[in-house]
Amino acid sequence: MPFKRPAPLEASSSNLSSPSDSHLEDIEGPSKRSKISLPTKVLPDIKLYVIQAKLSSPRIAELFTLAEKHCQKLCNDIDEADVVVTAISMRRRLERHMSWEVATTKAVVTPEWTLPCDCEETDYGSTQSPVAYPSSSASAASGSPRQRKASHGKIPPLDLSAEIRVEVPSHLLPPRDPVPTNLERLTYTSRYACQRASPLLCPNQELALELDIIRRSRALEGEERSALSYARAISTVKAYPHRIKSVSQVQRLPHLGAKISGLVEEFLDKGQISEARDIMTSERFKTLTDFSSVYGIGPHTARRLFDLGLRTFDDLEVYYGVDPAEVDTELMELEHEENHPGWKGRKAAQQQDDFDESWIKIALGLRADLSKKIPRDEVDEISKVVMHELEIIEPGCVSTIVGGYRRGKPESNDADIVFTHSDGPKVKGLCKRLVRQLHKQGMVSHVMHLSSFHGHNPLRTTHWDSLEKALTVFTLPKSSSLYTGTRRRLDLIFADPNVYWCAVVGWSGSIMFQRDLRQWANDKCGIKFDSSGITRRYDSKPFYPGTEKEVFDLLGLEWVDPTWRNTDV
Ligand code: OXD
Ligand code: MN
Ligand code: MN
Repeated sequence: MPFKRPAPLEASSSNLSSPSDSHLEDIEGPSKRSKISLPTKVLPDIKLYVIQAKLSSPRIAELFTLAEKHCQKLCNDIDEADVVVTAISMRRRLERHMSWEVATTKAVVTPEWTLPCDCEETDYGSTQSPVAYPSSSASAASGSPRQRKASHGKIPPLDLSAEIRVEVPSHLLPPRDPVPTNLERLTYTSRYACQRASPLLCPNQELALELDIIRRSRALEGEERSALSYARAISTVKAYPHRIKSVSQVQRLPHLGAKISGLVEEFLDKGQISEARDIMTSERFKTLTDFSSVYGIGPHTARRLFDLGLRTFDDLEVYYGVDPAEVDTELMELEHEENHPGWKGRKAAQQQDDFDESWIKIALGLRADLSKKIPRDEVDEISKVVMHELEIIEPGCVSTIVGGYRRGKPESNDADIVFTHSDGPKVKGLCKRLVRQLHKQGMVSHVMHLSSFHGHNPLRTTHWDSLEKALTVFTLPKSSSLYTGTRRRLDLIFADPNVYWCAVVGWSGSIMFQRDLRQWANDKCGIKFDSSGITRRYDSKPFYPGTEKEVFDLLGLEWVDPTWRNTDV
């Protein structure tokens, strides 16, 4: 539809004629603008092209006026432009106006970029120029246009991986300067793991690992209380900042009772714990460990399978009738809503071993891939790719990679990402939409579970209505430089913005840290805390922390950086 160029804001720009509705092709050529006076000391030789789509008439007029005032050339051929001004934030839309190949040779900026032009003194190289494609997640492989321009210091680099620029309130972004952990105010003598500083690797790591063998054995045998005692002892060891030389050093620390102190003593004497060594050589432990590593097989099922005489993965494949060809063609399951009988929350389902057996079959087929650890750069890449797709369907979301990655683990079992949007209602249903989008793009092949917001139900023991989750199997696209075809487990968690930071804290782990956070909140504050929110117990009043640190402040706790939350081995 033809579009009349809006009336210029200033008489001086009246020499510009009417452009077409979305391109400058119909504007009279640059010769007509030769009298525009330009601050050449600011932007020498810059040719500007304005894509008019998505811009209002007054905005276009304003841009033209500014361009007249400041730019050497407004060009009518996008191919000739150095700078392309556009309000379009999605790659696909941008590609209606220029090929992506061409875009990668230019600086593509938002209209706001032109505003500093109004100040004659401004040096473009030093302004915080709004860019259509933020540079923070620039894809090196793609050869971005702004990267090229940036080399002569005038124009910010273009990023090809993030495509949307939507204002996100700063409180939903990570703090500019990370909050330092005041280690002196954390104490390894506290009963609560959330008051201790627990590094990824501690000075007594070998001892913690030896105790963890016994813990795992207890858990596999269904001895939950005993397993918890070991987990608590391990978390105490993890936070002890000195090398243990004598048991008297640690005997009085919380959770190290007589039994475990005896094991510590044995370890200090012999460099190992005989019970742990015996466990390691037992066929039962090895088999139960293998079986329970399959997604969907919990300790109870593992024991049942062992009692049936099964010992190897081959045995399992025969038992479950796994056909690798079938796994590849398995349709994803999107209707696994919260009322699915197998879904009682991931933890509960795993404890009760009531996963749908069809998932065990799928997981077995994918075992070779899913058992491989994911390096950090691949977790980053997964997150970038997922954000890219999310921005296509819902611009302006923010996310945090959580789980072991956030605690600094060099390799993770899966990728866990928490998302939100500053406009709360937009979050509802978004998890499912994203899963569909990722499926459409061939990235998500399987969905183990998909849960959506629940209506309010006062009898629920958790704040279920504020989170949506999808537990999926994901493969990076072939276009990614890290593509190997390996399938990965990917957990997507969508939180209402009011509880975003609760979700980030909750999903950052580690397990004992979270457990003690909840315990502390309950014991000391009369507050119920979990990843889906914070409420005061006596009147159910909800609290909405605006930052991650505020979660700690609300609970009266010292801030602990995620890298100090490694309370498990
Ligand atoms: C992991 C974790 O390894 O979250 O995936 O700890
Ligand atoms: Mn994880
Ligand atoms: Mn996970």
